[in-house]
Amino acid sequence: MDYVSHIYGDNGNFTVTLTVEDDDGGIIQVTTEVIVLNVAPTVNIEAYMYANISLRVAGEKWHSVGIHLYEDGSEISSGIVTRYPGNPDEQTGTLACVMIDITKSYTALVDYLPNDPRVNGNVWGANPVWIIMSFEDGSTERLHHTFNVRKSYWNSDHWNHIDPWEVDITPYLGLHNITFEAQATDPGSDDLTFFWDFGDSTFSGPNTYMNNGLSPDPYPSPEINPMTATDSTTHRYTTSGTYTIILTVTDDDGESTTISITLDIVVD
Ligand SMILES: [Ca+2]
Ligand SMILES: [Ca+2]
Ligand SMILES: [Ca+2]
Repeated sequence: MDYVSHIYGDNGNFTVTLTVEDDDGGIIQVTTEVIVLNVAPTVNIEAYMYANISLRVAGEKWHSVGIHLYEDGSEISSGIVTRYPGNPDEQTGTLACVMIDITKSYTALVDYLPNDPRVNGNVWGANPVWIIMSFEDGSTERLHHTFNVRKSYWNSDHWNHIDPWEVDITPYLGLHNITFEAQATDPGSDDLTFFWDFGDSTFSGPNTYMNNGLSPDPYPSPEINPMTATDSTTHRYTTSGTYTIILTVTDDDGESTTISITLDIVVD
């Protein structure tokens, strides 16, 4: 008995010939047909953006303001700003380079901590605060709220019951540049072509990634070279709506995989 194994570099119909020769010079040959089927690539999509989320605090000195950022209800980042004498622009606290997964929802909770009152004797007073979101495309969104501590709160020691400012920031994200990134993997030696339909009558592609980095894959491919390719593109929606993003990845042997994600672009 004898066993051998062989891995084909690509799909195709292959003839396998077995030659058996005995030590007296007798030879027999047996042939058989091997059919290797093409396999479609597997694909996943991410849709995201990066933003700097800053908290700017003006008004009454020595009061502190905290920001907590939630993604689908789970806190992912937080910071605190204390109002010192001087320009509020120079006292801004920033949650830098927050990765926003545009398929999720984001909430900011800003809590007010006028907890150092006796230094200047003024727990009461107002603190205007801003959430300033800066995006990779250079655009910004500003949200505003004013915390106001009245003397009566102080006298009754109730200042710490001032409601936090909770704001759904998701509606301020959707109309900025979104990065769509997809990774496709194919077990065969295949070139992979990406084509995006953003659901608003705009498209990206076809973008082809060659298996050998240079030239189209021959059929059948002589090498065994499983393929992974990443395609990244940016898109910006101009109006709110529900968009279905369809990505089709096709290999050079005609199999394709289509996946889609749905985005609710809500705008305040
Ligand atoms: Ca193939
Ligand atoms: Ca394939
Ligand atoms: Ca191929």
